[in-house]
Amino acid sequence: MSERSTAFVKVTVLVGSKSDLDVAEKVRVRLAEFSIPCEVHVASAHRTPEKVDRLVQDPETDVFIAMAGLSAALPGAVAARTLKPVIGVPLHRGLGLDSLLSVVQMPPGIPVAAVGLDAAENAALLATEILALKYPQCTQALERYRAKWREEPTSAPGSSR
Ligand code: RP5
Repeated sequence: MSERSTAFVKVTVLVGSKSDLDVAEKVRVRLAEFSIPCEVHVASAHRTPEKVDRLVQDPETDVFIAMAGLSAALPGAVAARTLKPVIGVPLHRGLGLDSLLSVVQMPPGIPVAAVGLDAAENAALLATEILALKYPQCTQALERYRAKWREEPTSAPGSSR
């Protein structure tokens, strides 16, 4: 397995609106605790599709996390433009069910790995699990996290969504 430092890894988080940045920040903090670099960008599938196009072309990104509320087209729009893994986080901004179904119900051929509503913690953990296939440091970070979580689920780092 590669011994490359996680400094070479990058997770890029796209959010549909500035109003979504609070959830993205939880992802960034969790990844920072694992020493995984993370960039966060506001880019809407509807309002700024050209920006989405540009960000998705970033050759340094290993995993994308895309989050949006309401009709939540962003995770699917990102997935349609890349062969890299895309984790979709539906945000509870309207009914909840609206964004959840938009992210989960992707048509065959363009998968999005959907987590639960506002589930920043699971999105960060899933991204780390994907990276762990290549970077042993990520496996070690996950092992430490899981051991702590087993001991004390309610006080594990980032045990909230
Ligand atoms: C979605 O619409 C965004 O992801 C956000 O969650 C929601 C509301 O956006 P704003 O009106 O706050 O920009 O596209």
